[in-house]
Amino acid sequence: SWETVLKEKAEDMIHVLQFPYNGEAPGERLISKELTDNKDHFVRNHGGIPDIDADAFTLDITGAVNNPRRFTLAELQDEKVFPRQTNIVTLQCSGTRRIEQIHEYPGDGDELINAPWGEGAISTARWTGVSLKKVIKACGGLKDGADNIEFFGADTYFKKGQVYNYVVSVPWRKVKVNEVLLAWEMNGQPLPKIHGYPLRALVYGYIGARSTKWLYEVRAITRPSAAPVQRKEYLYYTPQIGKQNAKYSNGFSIQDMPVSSAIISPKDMDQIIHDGKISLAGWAYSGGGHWPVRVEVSGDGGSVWYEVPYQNMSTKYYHAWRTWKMDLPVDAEGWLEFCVRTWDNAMNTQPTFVRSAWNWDLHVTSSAHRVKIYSIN
Ligand code: MTE
Ligand code: MO
Repeated sequence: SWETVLKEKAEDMIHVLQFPYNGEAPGERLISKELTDNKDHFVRNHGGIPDIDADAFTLDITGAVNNPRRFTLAELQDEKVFPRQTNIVTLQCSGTRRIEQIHEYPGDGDELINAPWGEGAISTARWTGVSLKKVIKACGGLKDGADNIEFFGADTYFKKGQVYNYVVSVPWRKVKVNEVLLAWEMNGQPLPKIHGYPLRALVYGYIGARSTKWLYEVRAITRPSAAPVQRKEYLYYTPQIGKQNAKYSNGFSIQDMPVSSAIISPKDMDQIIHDGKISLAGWAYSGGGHWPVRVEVSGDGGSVWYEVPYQNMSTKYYHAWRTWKMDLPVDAEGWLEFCVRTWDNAMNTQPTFVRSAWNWDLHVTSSAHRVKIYSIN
């Protein structure tokens, strides 16, 4: 509810949607630290914010495991049974930078839940919990044929007149490499209510949508979840698909996030008085187990690129973004288009233009990020 937003989030949060609550922190503060303060971490909700009593809380492990079991929070937190795992992980919503796609062509805009995000639906925290793999092992492991894990969130939301729980799934191979955490701590604090208190899933390098908050059940299944969030949302369509011909079957389900980046300062339409150099700053990220190795910026819309000095990039963590800054040499006066692109360790880089990867559901805006500035030298 709104009181939780006011209590747990920064006062100057940009409220992208009020209900369901979606918010991002002002960009300059977001990139001022490698680790985002809890109050500045973006929030993406599909419905309400459940009120869960941690003492009465239980997590059920069900479905195709050999010994289905119920755990209390204290049992999951018992270090004699389960080793704790802490990782610095970036969570990114596939809606990040959606506003650029909306400006290119409006897409599935009648869906209120497609929030018009800027560059801030991405944040980084130090998360602590237990690897889901260990919990499933404690349940005797998977039965033959089980290869997906379904998550149930306690919140409810409405879509097209129906009420749903938040349910999604991830493939077992992601769990097997200890990249799915059942987390109860965020930057050394108990999870804030708005981020899934008392327990959430955290799926490293995947689209944020799989990181189920207010988790109360984990079920081993033999194919991806049939629930609407898994089957009908987070689909990537080709540019020929629109309102008349969009069918869930002609989109593919997004899991790994691609390499992407953003210029946070200067801001679009800034006028800058300078003496031959303009300071740029932003973030760079790659999902799917990759990380940014080089950031490049351009002062002329992408003809000539300059490398951001490596020492101007923040620490490399395998599952996190890197913030960066750069003094770009600029002689020209007048309107200029600045842009940024990142290369990851697998030599992937970003599409050139928003229209290079526009899609009806307006997901994953990962093209080179552009801002227009007015230069006075
Ligand atoms: N889990 C539940 N139960 N309900 C939700 O609406 N939203 C998902 C995911 N987990 C969601 C959820 C989406 S789309 C994203 S991007 C992340 O949570 C955002 O996590 P955050 O709000 O902690 O930043
Ligand atoms: Mo999301």
